[in-house]
Amino acid sequence: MRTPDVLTFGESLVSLRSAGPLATGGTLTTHVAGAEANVAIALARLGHRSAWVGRVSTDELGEFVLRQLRGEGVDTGGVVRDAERSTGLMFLERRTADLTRVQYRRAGSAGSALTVDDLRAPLAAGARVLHLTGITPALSPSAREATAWAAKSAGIPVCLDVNYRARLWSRDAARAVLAPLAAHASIVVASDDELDLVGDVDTLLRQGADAVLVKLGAAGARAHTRDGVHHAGALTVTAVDTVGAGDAFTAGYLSGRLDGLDVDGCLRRAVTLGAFAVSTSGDWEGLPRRDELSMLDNHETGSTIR
Ligand code: KDG
Repeated sequence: MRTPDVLTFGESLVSLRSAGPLATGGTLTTHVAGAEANVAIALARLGHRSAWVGRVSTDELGEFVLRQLRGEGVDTGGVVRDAERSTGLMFLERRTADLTRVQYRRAGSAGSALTVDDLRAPLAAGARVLHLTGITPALSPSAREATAWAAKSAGIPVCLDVNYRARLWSRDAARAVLAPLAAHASIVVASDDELDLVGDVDTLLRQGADAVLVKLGAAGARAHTRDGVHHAGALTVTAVDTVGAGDAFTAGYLSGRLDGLDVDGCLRRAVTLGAFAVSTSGDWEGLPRRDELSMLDNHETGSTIR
């Protein structure tokens, strides 16, 4: 496979989704999840070359993860099969129409055992951008070391999505690790309630970031650059599932950047992918192919394309 446009690494999970309260049982559907895998899939759907690196088990669950990623066109050549550990699980419980609850079964998982050595060859092979998230360093000391090493030694632009996960670590613990990581990033992505974990916008720009992207949910997003602040409103859609929306947003921005769009164009693509993610079910299943990118422009709610 040729050098990827975007290389990313982290933990891919098997996500088990319930349509109702877990405590009352019922049917679970099986999906692949993981913030970095979501970004890799989103980019591949748009025709970019993306590669995902991480550890998965040698059993059927690891096989499922790899088949899904490969089926979506993601390069998995750097993946390590770990015979001693399980692929992490995540339960996504649709508790009410407005509230989804997450439970992880990922402590000691294959994905959490990621090491610096797992990343050496993929990084040496090169890419145009390295994408990482604040989830990976929360998984284990070795994953934390690998993330810090990759951010420092990448030699290519780094995109960091803060992706704070309260079920994995405290805000203070996250801040102590993520603020130094952000100092290596060209693109920093955060929700407005995550920004303080990596510092303030001015400091990030002074440290070398080209863009600090702040996700504002239904209010769209802002991009802070050295030239000023850019804003894009969210597309009007019906939200059915917000899980994965941030990953879609990040992938949209990266896609725009790979295509050479200006900041406004990148932001527009970011909110477009976010809109696809929230108005379809699944972390990534409803994301657009390139020929579908303008599908939500000027559409009316409930309309049919004939
Ligand atoms: O952004 C969606 C992710 O949260 C989900 O796919 C699982 O990566 C994940 C995590 O650690 O929460």
